[in-house]
Amino acid sequence: MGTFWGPDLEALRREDPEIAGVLLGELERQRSGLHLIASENFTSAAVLAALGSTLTNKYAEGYPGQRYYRGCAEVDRAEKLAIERAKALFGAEHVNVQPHSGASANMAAYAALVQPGDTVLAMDLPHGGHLTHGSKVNFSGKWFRTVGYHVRPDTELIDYDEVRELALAHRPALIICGATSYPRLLDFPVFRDIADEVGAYLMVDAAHIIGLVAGRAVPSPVPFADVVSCTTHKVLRGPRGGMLLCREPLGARIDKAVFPFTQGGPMMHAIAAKAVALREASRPEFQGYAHQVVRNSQALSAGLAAEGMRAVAGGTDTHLALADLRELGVCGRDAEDRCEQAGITLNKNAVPFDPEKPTTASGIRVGTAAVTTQGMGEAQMREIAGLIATAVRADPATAAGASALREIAVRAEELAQRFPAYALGSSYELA
Ligand code: DSN
Repeated sequence: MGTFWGPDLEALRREDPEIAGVLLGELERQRSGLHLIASENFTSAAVLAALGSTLTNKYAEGYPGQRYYRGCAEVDRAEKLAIERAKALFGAEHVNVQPHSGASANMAAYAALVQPGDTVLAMDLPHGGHLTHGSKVNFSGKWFRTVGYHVRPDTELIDYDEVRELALAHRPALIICGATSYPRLLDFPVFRDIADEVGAYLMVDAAHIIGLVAGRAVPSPVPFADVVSCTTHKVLRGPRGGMLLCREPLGARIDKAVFPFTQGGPMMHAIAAKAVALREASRPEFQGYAHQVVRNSQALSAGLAAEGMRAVAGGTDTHLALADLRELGVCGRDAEDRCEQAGITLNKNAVPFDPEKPTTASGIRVGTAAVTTQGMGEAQMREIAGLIATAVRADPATAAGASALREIAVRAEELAQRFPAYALGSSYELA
């Protein structure tokens, strides 16, 4: 990776040493540990440069060529580039790059496709869905009648027979496919058939996989979905943000649903950074990266399974894997705590049909987008699986456990520093 973009740090240090300290502390944290949160990655220096730019100063409500304010010539160029690059990369007929996040993109997609009170069929949260797919604590579960589908108990793969039965029984206006903790490929043609059978729109929430789609490492949902929603900061390696891709007849509805219905002024610095990331993702090297992400996640999942942490759904086809810890007698929450003490960041996660409550959980979720950006390969994944296994078994309440966790933290830092996340310029020395 390139040198971390530097000039403004000096200005920040002079003006606000406390926040400068936060930036440096976070940079140090990102450089010194192993980061396996499946939705995180390290952006390039170019993406960071676009984000930390004067484009944040510009109001540009509306769309290129049709803004509510003057002075938008430059930001129009940025937004047009982002749109054209996304269209070319994903073969999409229409793209909206303004959603502030994946949840905002999903809210706009609902607004474009359905009316409050309509029925929506989506994956149940404990089986891998997302809050915006019908959770009662989210707008989606409050304003829509949501029905959840599940994975099969025997294979832990989506039960497509159940999806069809529920669709026929409830006649949803919208079917959502896409997940936050489902490690296998989604069968987009089957979802399309079911949606057509009941006259529903099909939306694919591709937040997790869109970077793998860009890198041609998994099949694309674009030819099958009416709308694809996604984030730009996961495997895609762009800034934090969202994006919507759709078929042309829905383009105007999607645009109106984003602005003015659910959002105001777009974040032009983030849109410019999305354009940069989309350009980076269209290079052949990105395909090599995306395929390596998947090989790494398969190696990590197999390594964890060899240590007694069963691979949910029998393994993974994507950037993430779910491991069931019940055989080790350690819950996901304790595993997450112990790994954090050992310099490894990952998250607890419910496994399908989990008897534990979500705050305890029986599993962990790991993802390989960030470590692969650092240049790690399968050999390092096997090493990391060993570190996780030792950490999960180490009870910090005992002297031996606490000492084991300290030892792993040293090894995790050594490994991270062999593959630095960001090369540092001289101004980035910690004060
Ligand atoms: N929070 C994201 C994830 O970690 O999967 C999804 O919103």
